[in-house]
Amino acid sequence: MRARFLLSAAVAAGALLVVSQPALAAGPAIQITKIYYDSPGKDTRSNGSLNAEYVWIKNTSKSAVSVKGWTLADESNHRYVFPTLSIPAGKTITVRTGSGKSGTSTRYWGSGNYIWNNDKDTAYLRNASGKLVDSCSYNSTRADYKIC
Ligand SMILES: [Ca+2]
Ligand SMILES: [Ca+2]
Repeated sequence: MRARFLLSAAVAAGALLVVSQPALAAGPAIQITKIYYDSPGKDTRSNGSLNAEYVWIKNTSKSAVSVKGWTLADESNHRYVFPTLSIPAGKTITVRTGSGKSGTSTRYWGSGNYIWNNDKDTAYLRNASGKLVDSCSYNSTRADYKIC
């Protein structure tokens, strides 16, 4: 009986936690807003072509958010790990596939091959604890990019 009571108490506590959460706003504060997955022209794997493949990540909140240790990954688990970086309120950063000099608004994955498949794939954005923050899927060879 005691175990049963504890279980009930736990369930009740869980219910309270759910109730006490604020109403869900329009998605997460940090969002994947675009994936340009089929680099224009022939996919030659030149650095320019690799860098024409990119993902936009936007901070839709009213305060800066640190993305240190966050990861951006595809379905094959190719991963980009964010260094110490803060996305200012309302700003978008671009993560390009190839190599380059990363700054506050453009990050370079440093990959020698394409990350985002031309037919279908999913971008997963996870925080430093590995918790999924946002994801965006696409499944079309007719388009070159996806607005998420
Ligand atoms: Ca192409
Ligand atoms: Ca992929």
